[in-house]
Amino acid sequence: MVKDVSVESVAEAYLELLAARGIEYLFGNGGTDFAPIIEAYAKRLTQEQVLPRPIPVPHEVTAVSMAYGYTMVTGRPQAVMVHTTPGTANAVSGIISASRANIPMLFTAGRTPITEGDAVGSRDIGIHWAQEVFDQGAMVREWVKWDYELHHGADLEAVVDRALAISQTEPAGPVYLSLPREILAEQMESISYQDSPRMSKAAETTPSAEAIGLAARALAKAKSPILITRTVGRDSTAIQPLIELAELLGMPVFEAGGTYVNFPKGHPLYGASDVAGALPEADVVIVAEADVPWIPKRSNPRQDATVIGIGFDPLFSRYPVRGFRVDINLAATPRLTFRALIDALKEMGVDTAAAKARSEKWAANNQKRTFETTALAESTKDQTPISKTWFSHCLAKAIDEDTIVINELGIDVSQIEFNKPGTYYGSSSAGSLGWAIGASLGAKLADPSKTVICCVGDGTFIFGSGTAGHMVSDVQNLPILTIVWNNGIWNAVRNATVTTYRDGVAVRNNDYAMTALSQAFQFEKICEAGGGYGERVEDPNEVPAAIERALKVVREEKRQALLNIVGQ
Ligand SMILES: Cc1ncc(C[n+]2csc(CCOP(=O)(O)OP(=O)(O)O)c2C)c(N)n1
Repeated sequence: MVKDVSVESVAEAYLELLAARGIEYLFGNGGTDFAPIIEAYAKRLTQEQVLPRPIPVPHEVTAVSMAYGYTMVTGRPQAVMVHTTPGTANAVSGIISASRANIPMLFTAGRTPITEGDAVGSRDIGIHWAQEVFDQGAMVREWVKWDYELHHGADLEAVVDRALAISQTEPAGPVYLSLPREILAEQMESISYQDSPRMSKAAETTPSAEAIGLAARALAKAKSPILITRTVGRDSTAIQPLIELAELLGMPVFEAGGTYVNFPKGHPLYGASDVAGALPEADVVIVAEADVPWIPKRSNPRQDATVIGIGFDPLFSRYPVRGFRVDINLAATPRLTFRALIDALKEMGVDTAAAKARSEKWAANNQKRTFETTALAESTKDQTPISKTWFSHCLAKAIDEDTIVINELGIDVSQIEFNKPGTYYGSSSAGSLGWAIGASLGAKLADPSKTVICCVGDGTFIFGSGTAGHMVSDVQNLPILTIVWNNGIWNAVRNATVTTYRDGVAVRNNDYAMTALSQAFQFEKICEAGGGYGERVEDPNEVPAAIERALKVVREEKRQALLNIVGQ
């Protein structure tokens, strides 16, 4: 059915269309290019047309990360708009993360006015000459699936529908649309559009029966199959078939830097994160949505092992260099691939006694590891500065299944047994720091009934613009708990120096230039500046009570809170 809506400008028609296409939020960080959008919003609000809801976010990385966080919880893509070239430049760090994490997003920017004449919206201040570039999309083209500039209001529907369909087609990712000010400001009397999008994302796919048969035969014969994943839990409906496949084969599931709940950690077949020990034994290795399944410098699969790739793109085609073997490439929807493998294996029959024996062996391993993990935490409980292991152990005791933990260098995840899908999210494999604060606010916006805990390193807190985050939390009424792991250093940078130059001068002199932060810094005051509760914690014995106090503020007073944990 065609809808015909009267409007005054292309900007207004654009907002109308975004709302019609299910975009709930426009996360914005504006500039002079926003004038037509702001005017259109003002008009829409007088008409009580509230969507897409405008959320002002005063840093671009935080804005992009909020959209990311909202989508990672709901699966629904959102829109972001930043200011021409400087805004795009600031946002790119967040887009790098979203791109490698396959998060669909309509990432947009104004474009400096193109014309010097008298048109509405044309150039009228100095930056309109200096901010202009030959190719604005080039700034972000490496990281988006598609980019385009809106040339005319008549194209709006085709452009928006195409952008959203491409963005959501797997492997999903952000797309970029630039919006020149004169075009947005152009007069338009009405917009006619189909009430459903004129194109849709690609349908889900299953590998061919031959390819499934080949992989299933290898698995049925395997004496020691293992599976490695990083992000298969991005589709939470893939987890159940993965559990069934693992149980059918007695196959452990390892995580290589897991960024979702990919497999319940309490399951006896959970293999944790160190695959190096199991790899040399394995005769079939499934790599399911894991970009870096092992570190070749450390360990590799056997020469005679079969490596099966499961995922939307097991070759990770957007990575320039990636030499990991893929003997059987099952490029398709992982959930459907797991189901097809289960069906094929059941039909050809598996050695259930061998599978049971393997399950028992891995369950015993798992029990031993769980015991050691707890013992390690207990052994560090009196350490000052506070041990990350101990802190994370305490945090594990304080959270429930209605809590979402979001981590970017803030906690030791091995200490927390995440079982329920959607209770844990880690940062993108791209490692472009500054994601967690915005992602946590986006997650809270997506599901206000959840307690959201944002765990960040002190360096990461600064990259993510803690100031912007606490302000948005306050203004938008999104109370989250932020844990700042205050070790006073960029430890990752220090560690890289130690690993690269074990016998070097930096190690010998304990002198690591350009890695120091300040452990005296009062991060809690930034949260207080946003009306929140802040506490500095130095005593390891105070940790459980401090976590309880902060959670009480977030859950009962519905105020944001920050714990500045002075740790090592
Ligand atoms: C935007 C960006 N800049 C720089 C880096 C390089 N880098 C990786 S880890 C790290 C230190 C992060 O510090 P912190 O959050 O305190 O964690 P820690 O290393 O102490 O565990 C830096 C600077 C990066 N990944 N992303």
